[in-house]
Amino acid sequence: MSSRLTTNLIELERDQVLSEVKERLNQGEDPLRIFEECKQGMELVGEKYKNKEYFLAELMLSGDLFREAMELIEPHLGETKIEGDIKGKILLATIQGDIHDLGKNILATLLKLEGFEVYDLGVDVNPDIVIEKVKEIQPDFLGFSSLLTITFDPMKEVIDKLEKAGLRDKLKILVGGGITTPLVKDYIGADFQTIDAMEGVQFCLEKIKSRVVIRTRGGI
Ligand code: B12
Repeated sequence: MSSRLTTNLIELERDQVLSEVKERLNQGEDPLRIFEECKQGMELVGEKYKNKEYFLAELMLSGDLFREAMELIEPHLGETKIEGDIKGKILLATIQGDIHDLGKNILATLLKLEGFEVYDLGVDVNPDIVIEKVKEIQPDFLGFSSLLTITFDPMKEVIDKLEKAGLRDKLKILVGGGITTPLVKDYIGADFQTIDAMEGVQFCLEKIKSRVVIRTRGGI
């Protein structure tokens, strides 16, 4: 069953959504739980859009409302995290043809809070720009956020080109976003797939940790 917050988000009840978020944050509730309820609302808005109960206008309004809710939630996320040294570099992008960025922005925030250096190329990014930036920044991770099926081929194109340029093995590639599945990961040639930003952060932390252990054992 949906929570009141989820239902109000689906109904696009802006005032109720924002006042409940503020109230629950003030009461000290876990910001990630509040975020999950908002995210569930967005998934259900997507269902309504698919079923033609909602149109583009509702999709846009829900996006704006989610963003406003996240603006309230984000400052509280930091309180639950530990500050530390830079753990690694990650390059993020939503590839050409796709302008969805709400999930990518959340991932970027969570990664920064964990001490990663985040380079966010934004949305609708040309595949060649991603390759140029990989060469320039030399990140440990490349993360694609994907909400449209039309992005699968351009993401695959980037990974194929990285392979040809001999750059693929130097980085771990993640793909996430509501429409992605393990099959998408295999199709494009990524290393990891999720529809949960926290799992993505966890993956990066584990990979960085195992790299540090290998270096230590190797005496580097
Ligand atoms: C909001 C929304 C919009 C907003 C986007 C606003 C914005 N600034 O992002 C607007 C109105 C602009 C929009 C436009 C369109 N949309 Co839209 N949209 C949505 C909706 C309702 C919610 C998406 C969202 O933000 N969810 C909340 C976030 C937090 O979830 P998330 O992105 O999945 O992210 C989480 C995880 O997946 C993860 N994550 C995300 N990225 C990454 C990356 C990595 C590396 C990792 C580790 C994790 C990770 O972290 C997040 C937190 O856990 C979805 C429905 C859905 N079920 O997803 C449709 C949906 C994605 N849209 C859809 C469509 C069709 C469109 C349009 C084509 C509609 C049109 N006719 O114009 C356009 C496309 C425009 C374009 N060229 O991109 C379809 C896509 C169908 C498909 N199979 O391709 C969906 C699925 C709706 C549907 N059911 O039909 N949309």
